[in-house]
Order: sequence, then structure tokens, then C-alpha cells
Amino acid sequence: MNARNNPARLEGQVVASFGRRYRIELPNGATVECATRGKRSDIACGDRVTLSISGENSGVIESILPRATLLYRSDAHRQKLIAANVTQAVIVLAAVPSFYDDLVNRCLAACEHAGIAPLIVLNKNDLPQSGAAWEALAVYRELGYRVLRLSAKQDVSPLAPLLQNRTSVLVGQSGMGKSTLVNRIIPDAALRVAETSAALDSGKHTTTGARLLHLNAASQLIDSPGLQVFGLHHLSLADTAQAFIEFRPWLDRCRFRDCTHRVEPGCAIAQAAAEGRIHAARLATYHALVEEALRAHAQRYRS
Ligand SMILES: Nc1nc2c(ncn2[C@@H]2O[C@H](COP(=O)(O)OP(=O)(O)OP(=O)(O)O)[C@@H](O)[C@H]2O)c(=O)[nH]1
Ligand SMILES: [Mg+2]
Ligand SMILES: [Zn+2]
Repeated sequence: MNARNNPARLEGQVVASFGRRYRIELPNGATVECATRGKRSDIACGDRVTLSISGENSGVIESILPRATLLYRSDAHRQKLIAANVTQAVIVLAAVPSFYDDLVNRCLAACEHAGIAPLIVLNKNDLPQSGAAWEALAVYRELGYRVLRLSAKQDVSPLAPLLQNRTSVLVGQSGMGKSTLVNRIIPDAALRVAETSAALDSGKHTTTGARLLHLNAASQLIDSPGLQVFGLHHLSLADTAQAFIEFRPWLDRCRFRDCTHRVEPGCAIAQAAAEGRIHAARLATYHALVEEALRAHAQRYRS
């Protein structure tokens, strides 16, 4: 295939992204290695795109087709896209390396904002520390989020049915076992995983790019690189409060309409937290997000 005898634009789906290089799968299953025009980097694994063929097995992405969803994180300067067109995000946790509540809360908030259903999975259930980790996840169960425990090394059957007829992205810190899970569910995937369990307190960042794999015709899985930070600068203050689902019943009861739910008198969120109806760790993440947003705003006006 070359551009001269196939001038028509093709459509395909991004099945791998490494920096600014992308692998696109065509409807017939063939893949094409693609670059972008200029410095464009706003393309995510799972995106549907149009492309033109520029050589043997290589091409250029011309445009991104409208997205159903986009999961991404952002700091004051830029956005980091995680996956496009997913319907579910599987937040993968483990007792070792230890996971951070704050990161879980941020992942959940990103999902709520993006309209993506979250599913929390405590992996490495074979480890003796898993009991305490499972107890620590009670807060998410109480919020109504679905939380599973399993061991990728032993049995992935609790997760497999929940992946059917969905496009799921696995997200989480490095070393939680995302790639191991994908390999167990789709043995052909043969993703690289950290070789030993020697990584004690943090992962090794084994996965460097996102990869989309087909479970069956109606179900896809995207493996993503481990994350350490999850900025949500693309959410307004109001969006941020809405993204904490348990805040919603209280949000129109504060004395001030523009209440940021930190220090204002007559704050219904602060009151609910004082009464034990909102968990302290959830409120702490919310406060951190507001501080980050206000700091970025102040910086923008100073410079
Ligand atoms: N004990 C135990 N170890 C596991 C399990 N699942 C994965 N591991 C180990 O955890 C380590 C990290 O696994 P990976 O699959 O590479 O983790 P990852 O989340 O993909 O990490 P990044 O690609 O760095 O984000 C490896 O040494 C795995 O063998 C499990 O169920 N039990
Ligand atoms: Mg990995
Ligand atoms: Zn308030």
C-alpha cells in the first residue's frame, strides 16, 4: 500500500502510544506505525483517527474522530492523556508496593468528571498484607464503588466477567500488577512486566506506553504506564466538588454560593465532615485539589 495507489484517507484506532509515535489498527486488523503532523501530541490510545499512508507500514495521523470519553490528567502546564473512548477504568491497587488513598481519590474524581465507570481492584491478594489493605478500602465500598480483591498470579476470574462488552483502561501506580493482569486475561498480549517482586516500596515503571488489546469483538483492554501524580487542573472548582460523589447532596446548602468548602462559615461540606458523613481522607484530597487550582491561578496572574 502506498499513498499513490491509495490516496483515500483511512480510519483506524490507536492501539499503542509511545511518546509521539502511535500504532494504528485498521479495520482489517493490519497495523500501521504513525507519526503526527508537527508537534501534535494530543492523541491517546483508544482514539479513532484518520490517517494517510506514507510508506511501507507507516503513516501520518491526520485527524482525531470525536471521542466518547477521554481520561487524562493535567498540571498547570500540560495535559497527559491516558486513554480515549473507554467506558470503564480499572483502578489497580496492591498492598505492596503500598498504594496512596490520595491517588485513588484523584482517579475516581477524574472518572466521575469524564463519565467513565470506575472499578477498584485490590491485586496481589496472595500477600499477607492484603487483609489490612482490604479494610482500608472500606471507604470506597461505603461510597458505592465496586471493589474486588484477587491475585493476578492465582485467579483472575472475579474480574473477567466485568470486562465483557466494555473498553477498560487499567490505571494505577507502578508495580501494582496492571500488565500482569492483562497478560493473565489475554495471554497473547505478552506485555513486559517487572521480572521479580524485588520492587519493595515502589514500582519500576516497566510499562512505558499505553497498549490496547482485544479481549473479544466487543471488549477491549488498555494497559497504561504507572502513575505517581494525578493533577486535575482541567476541572473547575465546581467540577472538582461534583467529582466527589458524596459531596453532591450538600453542595447547594452552603451559606455562600461560591463556597470552596475549606474555611468558609456555614459550609455544609465542612459540617457533614464534622458529623462523620464525609471521610477525612476524601476531604483532604478535595482540599489539595482546590489548593493546586488556586495556586496555578495565582501564578498565571503573577506572570
Ligand atoms: N505476589 C504477587 N505479585 C504480583 C501479582 N501480580 C503482579 N505481581 C508482581 O508485581 C510486580 C509488578 O507487576 P507489573 O505487572 O509489572 O506491574 P504494573 O502495574 O504493570 O507496573 P508498571 O508497568 O510499572 O506501571 C511484578 O513483579 C509482578 O510479578 C500478584 O497477584 N501477586
Ligand atoms: Mg505495566
Ligand atoms: Zn461549602
